Amino acid sequence: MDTHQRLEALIRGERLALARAITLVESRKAEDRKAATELMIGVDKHLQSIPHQNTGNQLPARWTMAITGPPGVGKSTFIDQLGRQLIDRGHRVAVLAVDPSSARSGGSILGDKTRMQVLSTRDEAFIRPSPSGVTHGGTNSATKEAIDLCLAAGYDTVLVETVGVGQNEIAVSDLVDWTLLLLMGRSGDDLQGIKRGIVEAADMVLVNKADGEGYEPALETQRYYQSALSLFPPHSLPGWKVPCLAISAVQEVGWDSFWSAFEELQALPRLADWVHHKRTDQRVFNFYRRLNQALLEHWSSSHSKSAYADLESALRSGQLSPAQAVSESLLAWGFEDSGEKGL
Ligand SMILES: Nc1nc2c(ncn2[C@@H]2O[C@H](COP(=O)(O)OP(=O)(O)OP(=O)(O)O)[C@@H](O)[C@H]2O)c(=O)[nH]1
Ligand SMILES: [Mg+2]
Repeated sequence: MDTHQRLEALIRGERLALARAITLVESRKAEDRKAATELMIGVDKHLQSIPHQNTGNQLPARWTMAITGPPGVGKSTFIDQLGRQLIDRGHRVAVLAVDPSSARSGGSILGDKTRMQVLSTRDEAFIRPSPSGVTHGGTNSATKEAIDLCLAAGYDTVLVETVGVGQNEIAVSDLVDWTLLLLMGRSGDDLQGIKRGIVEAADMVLVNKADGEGYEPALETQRYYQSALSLFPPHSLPGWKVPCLAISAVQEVGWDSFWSAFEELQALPRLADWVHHKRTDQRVFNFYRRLNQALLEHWSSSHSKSAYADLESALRSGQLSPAQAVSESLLAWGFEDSGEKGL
């Protein structure tokens, strides 16, 4: 299949074409890289050609959202419920589960599909667990490409599930329009090991499992975060105050407030502008990210492992400083040594 056929099938919304395209962009094989690049050029052209319909008080025609939070907090269950409600509101929903813990549990595909039991049976939904190649950021190097492929295939809402535990987790918010942080109720006011940066990167915070015995602890945690959030710097979208709501992914608790918050968001006069700027910045960010990746790949394919080993042992023994090692690497690469600062 050539690029043109791949792109046509993708844009027609063929599920198999989408699944294969994601596999292609995730592939590390040299021959696939070329085909993937060609495909992504076509996908970008296609996405750029779709007019922005975000006039008036509504979310943009296409909306991408990260659902992030500690392991076991209920992300998949929440997405199952949210996805169902989005479909009922006329959306087509793609879910990318970039989830290291599903890799840990072994049967990631089954694992996450069973937790998204309802969604996985709906024609309007596409679910893609992708446990392989997960970087420390919880996203894998092809997450952005996979998001764009889903959009090109006609899914107007793309939800990315990722575990938010490390500092690098902030990275996922650079790939999407909106970041939703899911927490759960705990007695006491500990931060659940959540770093401040992760909370700062959230556009909305939900305290899940606000049902049964979890109800009171959820409210307590909600109050705690509400007051913590009020001390944060203002959100970059004028008029938006990051809400913290208690919710249950399995019961009818908190969903009215959740949808009201979205209505409030949609009514903000600067929303369309804000999204536009964010996406424009992300295009530039994505260029640097890909360039970094390409340079590293190029470096490791064109240099033997032993060259690395030599550099590493020289670093370990103190013979070379990290700055010297960078200079030597650049020289070996054919760049003039302009000093580390030059790059
Ligand atoms: N009581 C209650 N249980 C919930 C709720 N949401 C999820 N659970 C349960 O919590 C457990 C973990 O839910 P998941 O949806 O798999 O959580 P997750 O955050 O996706 O987990 P990982 O992907 O492993 O990080 C499951 O047993 C769910 O049934 C909720 O709102 N209330
Ligand atoms: Mg999950």
